[in-house]
Amino acid sequence: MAISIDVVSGPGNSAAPETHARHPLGSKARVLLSSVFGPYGQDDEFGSRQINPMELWHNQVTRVQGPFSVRMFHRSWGLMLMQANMEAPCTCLDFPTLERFVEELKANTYDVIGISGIVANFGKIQKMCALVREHQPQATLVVGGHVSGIPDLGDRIDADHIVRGDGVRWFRRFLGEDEDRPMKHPVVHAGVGGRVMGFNFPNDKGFGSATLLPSVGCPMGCNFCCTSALFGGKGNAIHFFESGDDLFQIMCGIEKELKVRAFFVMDENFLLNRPRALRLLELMREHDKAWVLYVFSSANALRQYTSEELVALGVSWLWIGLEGKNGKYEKTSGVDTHKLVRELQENGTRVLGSTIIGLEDHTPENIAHAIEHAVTHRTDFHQFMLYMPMAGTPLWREMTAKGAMLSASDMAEADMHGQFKFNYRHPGIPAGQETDLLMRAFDEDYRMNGPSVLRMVRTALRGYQRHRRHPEPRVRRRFQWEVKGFATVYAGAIWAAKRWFASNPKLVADLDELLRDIHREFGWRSRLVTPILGRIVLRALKKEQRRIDTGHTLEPPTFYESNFDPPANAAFGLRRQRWIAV
Ligand code: B12
Ligand code: SF4
Repeated sequence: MAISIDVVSGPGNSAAPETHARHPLGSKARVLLSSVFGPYGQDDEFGSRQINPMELWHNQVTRVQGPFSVRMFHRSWGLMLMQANMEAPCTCLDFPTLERFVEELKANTYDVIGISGIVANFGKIQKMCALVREHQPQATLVVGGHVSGIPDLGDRIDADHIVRGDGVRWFRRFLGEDEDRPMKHPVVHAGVGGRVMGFNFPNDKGFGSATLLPSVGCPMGCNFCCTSALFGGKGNAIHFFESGDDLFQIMCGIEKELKVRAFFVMDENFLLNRPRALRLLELMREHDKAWVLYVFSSANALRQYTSEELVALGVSWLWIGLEGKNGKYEKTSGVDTHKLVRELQENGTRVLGSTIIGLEDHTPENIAHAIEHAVTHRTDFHQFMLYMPMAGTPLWREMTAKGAMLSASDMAEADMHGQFKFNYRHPGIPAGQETDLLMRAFDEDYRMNGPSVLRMVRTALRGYQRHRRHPEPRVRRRFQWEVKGFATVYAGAIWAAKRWFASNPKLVADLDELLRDIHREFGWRSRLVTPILGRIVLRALKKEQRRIDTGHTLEPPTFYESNFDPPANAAFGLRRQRWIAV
């Protein structure tokens, strides 16, 4: 069968249903979904790279912060969403090893097998497709996710369908199910296996946050943005949950199941949809919800809100693209980003700023200035990424037309992750220098601003000090929750950090001021326990550093879940996925 490439970018904007293939068994087809296999953070022949672990923070945010780096995994939410939203019996393997994937192919027969990956995972996808053909030649093989952007993917892997865009709609259509029926939302903690400063995150119910998936894509359509490009580009996005009412209902369900109050809102530009956000706020007020939201937002979307609205909505953590000085992007145009970050932090919102290294006008001569611009924002976290034309984006089309892209032999897909080198010829930065320039940015941010986990303490404390007498009890409760543990564990961590950074007087002075502020706020009990806990933390930091020095890396566990009740004797510990329906 010829390979089909299906573009699914939302209602009224996708391959016409009648041209779309259907599986003869419809909803009776047995489906297996899988992420690419691990290990991820170790160099191997299939494209794993030590500098590209399956971690958000340690991969591209806190990567140079040693034992202070935040370590955590995130499930493959796209797979979970597709699994929850098909009627066909579906099993999902998340983070299998290669051996575990083969075991699954040998143990169970499937009619449809779907594999998800990004461009950097190309080698693994290729291998998995070959294995499916070897062990289950009867299965229809589907590949989706960002890897689908590779223009000649169809010639380089053996699959039946490549899906560009939303897999929920694609599967529903392929299985002959109602594409427009209401969505179910998976119940899942945002982080798995968290660890920082040598301590694992507590396993208590209620700790951490839950993932919330309102939409995918972003209508801003910045030229380099893969997420926007995959779901329709400029002017488009796909909303799984259109209204504030639906979202509220989902959040109540998740809150009940996981006992959490914090939500990691995985939506590239959640605040852009102001009516949805404000309706959510209205319902939070009506039902007295002291929820906490961790969101992604562009600067221009933020400007639609007053500080008071953001505080009331519980926006306590925010990921924002700062991109670069004099950036040409509509989303930051006319915005004083330094002022914006300061205002957010004064209200207790922890900010993750994202800066691009290698914009068109960057050169080795002016990069120091660009880095200084980024670092002086004093954000709580800072992501630095290389400016890379990824397949499918307008930037990629532009660079391809200019003949600036490197050939496959000069740049393996496995290295196209934004933390190593350019996949094109940069007009101002000689090839090979970008790796050092990127590292310089991370190092400078860490040297000037210190460990992100402690920067967050400073911001949350500021928010608490400003809003602890807020007229809404709901908001006061939220801020009280935000400073839980500051008097003890966090004070101890700052005490330890002061000693850890003894050779950096500026940082020691900052940490000292923060510790004094905590002691003023929380009194003698905090003063008493700080050095005791501090010594324990210092010991843990040293131990963690030793682990890092021996080259220890972290890998996520394998998850194996079904959307049906597994039989009592189910092999490999199959568990039922949970979801909330609207
Ligand atoms: C969470 C996340 C991660 C998690 C990984 C979680 C996981 N289990 O894989 C972490 C933080 C670890 C991570 C790491 C990396 N990531 Co990442 N990540 C994301 C992020 C922020 C969200 C993904 C998500 O859950 N979206 C919500 C779900 C619902 O959407 P979805 O996954 O796209 O799935 C939908 C469709 O794509 C499609 N679909 C997906 N799979 C399949 C499969 C089939 C069969 C079908 C039919 C359809 C289909 O249907 C789904 C429902 O609509 C995206 C950006 C974004 N906003 O999407 C970047 C993103 C996917 N990551 C990216 C990159 C580059 C990386 C890294 C290389 C790090 C880096 N330097 O940035 C590493 C690679 C790690 C590795 N070793 O593989 C790029 C991919 C670029 C590209 N074109 O390939 C993205 C787009 C960010 C960006 N804009 O650059 N990432
Ligand atoms: S604002 Fe952010 S998410 Fe939206 S298109 Fe631009 S880079 Fe992508």
